Amino acid sequence: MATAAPSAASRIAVVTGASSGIGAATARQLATAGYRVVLTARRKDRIEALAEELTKAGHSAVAYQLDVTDRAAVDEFATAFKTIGVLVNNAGGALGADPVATGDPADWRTMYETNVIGTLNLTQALLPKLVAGGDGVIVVVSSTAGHGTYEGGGGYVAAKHGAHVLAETLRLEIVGQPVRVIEIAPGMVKTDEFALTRFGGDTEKAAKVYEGVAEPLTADDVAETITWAVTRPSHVNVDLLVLRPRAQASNTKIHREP
Ligand code: 8X3
Repeated sequence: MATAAPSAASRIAVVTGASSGIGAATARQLATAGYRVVLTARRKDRIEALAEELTKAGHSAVAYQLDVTDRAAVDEFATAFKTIGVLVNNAGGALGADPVATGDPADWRTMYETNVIGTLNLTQALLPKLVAGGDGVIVVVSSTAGHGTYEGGGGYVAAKHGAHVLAETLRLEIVGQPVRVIEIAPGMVKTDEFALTRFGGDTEKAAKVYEGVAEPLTADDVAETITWAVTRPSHVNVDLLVLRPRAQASNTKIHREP
């Protein structure tokens, strides 16, 4: 018989990149599931507003301004906790869609910093707290870009492959410790900011990404999946879950209505 799912009550869930999109939706859903949510992001006003909204709704949520690429700040943040239950490494994103031949090395570096080093920083700083809690979960929100490439994917695909490898390697290395490592790899998700950030605020280019796609995934679709994986019984590790909209058969095979 399966062990009962661990009680979320009073367990702390740290979510990075919680100011918008998948991160904000995940913070909402984990709070609703009973976790004490710690929202982190660079944009303080946004996470404070969300923490206030969740608190008013009767949930437990606090905001902590954090740049995941700033290791000293991450280490300082970690001192606030004796134990935590869940770490959702969601902060990241794409910059540009240039071919390898002409892509900006600065964009590549930034994407590696946020998607890989950011995840590494939080994971290293909080792993002892997850182990100390006796029943921890680390979620790496990677991407289908971590499992196959596409033209113009360049630096983003390289960075998300890095995030995937971090999750796979960590799972091997900490086996036997009471911490699960879960990778969630979403495909096309329509959020307010992902494509806009990628194209430097160019709304036309951003809109083209989703053009004709009947129903791209939403941030809530992904947040529900993360919350489902996290709330499985402690002995059930969802190693890797790839989710895409029905209209997207692969990174490059997308059905668009005329
Ligand atoms: C987002 C998926 O297709 O833009 O992580 O790389 S894609």
